[in-house]
Amino acid sequence: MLESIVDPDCYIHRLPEIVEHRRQFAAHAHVVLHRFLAPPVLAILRAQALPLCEHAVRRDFNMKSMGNTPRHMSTLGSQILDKMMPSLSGIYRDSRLLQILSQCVGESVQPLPTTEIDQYVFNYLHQPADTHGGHFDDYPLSLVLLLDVPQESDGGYVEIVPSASCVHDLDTAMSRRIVLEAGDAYLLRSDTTAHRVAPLLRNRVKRVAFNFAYTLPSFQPVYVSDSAAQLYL
Ligand SMILES: O=C(O)CCC(=O)C(=O)O
Ligand SMILES: [Fe+2]
Repeated sequence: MLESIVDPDCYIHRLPEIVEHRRQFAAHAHVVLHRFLAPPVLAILRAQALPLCEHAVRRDFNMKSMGNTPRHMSTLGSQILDKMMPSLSGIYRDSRLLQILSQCVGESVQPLPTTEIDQYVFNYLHQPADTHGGHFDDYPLSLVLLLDVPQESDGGYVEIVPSASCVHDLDTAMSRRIVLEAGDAYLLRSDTTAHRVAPLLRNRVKRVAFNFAYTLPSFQPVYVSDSAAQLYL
């Protein structure tokens, strides 16, 4: 059973990289962890994701509480993932992973209570025009692990606006694109950064990702939306 996704030989443990990641995160509200998933770990996660893709629940609606932005995607929340992939809870809580994230943020990163349905979620985009529209998360940090990613020209890239005033800031020149590859991860300050996954543009392309949500000792929720329940229950 896979117990950890942290590769002990990963560049991420080296001091200059830690310093650079922390600088990136502080300056840009996100840091991309290129090739965070070592090839054997990526292969295991992909194999374990196959049944998840089959069972993921189709969601097609506009999220009222997030400016009516579209959701066209298939998802699974923590409750079902606990049954289908029992190793995930330990992977999410792995102390080595929490240590890396804490080093990036400069604060002690903590898992959410086990009662939260969006501790870890599975997001699967697989039809033309599938998109995870603009939103803010209820928790301050989001670590997204990419198992499959389309080429940039096929859509499915991430767009963000740090310290945004509303989700529609994503439709302005402030929006920044994050282009990723399978095996990459990114850590996002996700409560104050408007973010979305751009629509898929072609048949037979897919984007498969886990999102791990975390919190910080200093975090005080300002506004808890109904969006997790709509997407993951
Ligand atoms: O899949 C992504 O890159 C982002 C996922 C996300 O924003 C979320 O699950 O809240
Ligand atoms: Fe999000």
